[in-house]
Amino acid sequence: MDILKERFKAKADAAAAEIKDLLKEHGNKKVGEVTLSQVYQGMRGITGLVTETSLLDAQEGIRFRGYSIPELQEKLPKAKDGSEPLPEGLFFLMLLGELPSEEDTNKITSILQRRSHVPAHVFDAIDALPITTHPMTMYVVGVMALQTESVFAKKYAEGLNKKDYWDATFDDALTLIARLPRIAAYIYRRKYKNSEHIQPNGLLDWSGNLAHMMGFNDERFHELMRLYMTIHADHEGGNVSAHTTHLVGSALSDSYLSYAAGMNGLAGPLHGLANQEVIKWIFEMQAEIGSDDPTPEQIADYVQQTLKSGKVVPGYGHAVLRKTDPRFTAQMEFGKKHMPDDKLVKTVWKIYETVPPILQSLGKIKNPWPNVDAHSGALLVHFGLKEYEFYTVLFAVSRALGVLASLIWDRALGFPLERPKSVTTNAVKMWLEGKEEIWD
Ligand code: CMX
Repeated sequence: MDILKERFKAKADAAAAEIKDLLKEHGNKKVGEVTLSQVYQGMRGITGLVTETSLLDAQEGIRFRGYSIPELQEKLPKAKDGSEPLPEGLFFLMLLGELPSEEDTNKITSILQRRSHVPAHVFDAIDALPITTHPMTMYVVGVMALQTESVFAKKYAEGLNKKDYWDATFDDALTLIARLPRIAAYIYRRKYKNSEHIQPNGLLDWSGNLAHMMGFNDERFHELMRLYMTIHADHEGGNVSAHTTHLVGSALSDSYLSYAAGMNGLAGPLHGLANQEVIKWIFEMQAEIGSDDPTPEQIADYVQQTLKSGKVVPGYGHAVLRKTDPRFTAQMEFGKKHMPDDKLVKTVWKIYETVPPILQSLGKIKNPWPNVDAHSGALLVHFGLKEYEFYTVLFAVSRALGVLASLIWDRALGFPLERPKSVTTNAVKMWLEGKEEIWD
């Protein structure tokens, strides 16, 4: 861990010096203009954040430190006999900005293994909730209960020098990431498997262990988890879960508080919860049609029915992307390789052919193409993971890698409290009438 910290610190010091110079020379440069529509409509397209770990291109999709998903699949170290990337390697890449060797990746795996013990009171807190509680609520409660372990909170209370914020955040982030698979698997076994829990296996990688503790021993499922944990890890800084983690973190809330806040955002149906909504929607369609193999015409009718009842088609559309999400494509490739004849997976592909032209014909949807959530559930169902309310927990475990790597960077670069300006509609009206200047 100390070597990893030293390597990080050297990078962070160099980056901080570079940013200081950059701001000294160019700090007054204008980066764009903001329209009134943007102010009212979710701040779309306003560049107002720096997130080092990944960058989203509307046409190409996500790049992690410059690498696309297919490139990561090729270049990141794999598990023994595996062909999907180990997410530990992606974490290293996001944290240090350089591709990890096999040794670097194994080092992260062993750090996470050593820190993975979850204190009993976390399970007690989860057990105190009714069994009917949504798994995401259980998950966030588990993370909040784990906050008792925050090194940052403890050291801050004792009087921590600003220069050392990053160090305590580094410790918290790695401990939290290490413990999330155990918390997630505990929730799964508690809610769906009669509380018959499975102990971690100290020889497995981070995602393999998650699969194992959930009770899935098919090596293809372990591979799916590695791919899943890699592609869901980060999507630059403005999405709800990343932005919330960053925002709450800017108040110097520790990694546990900041991450839990972000995951409450991920639990919204327009964000991460869409993965459960997709499968729920497909199951409801199958029930209504009376077939598990709907025709394109039946799918088209069902889509129209969904739209007529004022609902969104889950898994389609995106606030930034304007093409098929490469995270969807990566999962489609996985499906073609491992389960090309699965009826549900094939239904997802039929939906992919049917939905975009319908959404496009409405004329108002900026992106009619599928996002990551349109595909993930069908692959999970194939392996018997049918309890779709659990899906967003898997997304949350993965998202920890990106948002916590970013939080460490936020601390190392000394990013300040985030505090944009807001206005009232009355003030806007006064401004439009030339009576008040509100933008200064
Ligand atoms: N089905 C029906 N209507 C849709 C739609 C969809 N899949 N996607 C967008 N629209 C609608 C919007 O609701 C909006 O309607 P109104 O003008 O009547 O309010 C209009 O089209 C314009 O929206 P947009 O600018 O294209 O999209 P936004 O940036 O506002 O929203 C998103 C993006 C993802 C919230 C939206 O596409 C959506 O609701 N999709 C379905 C939910 C989903 O899959 N979310 C997961 C996203 C990925 C993730 O974060 O995990």
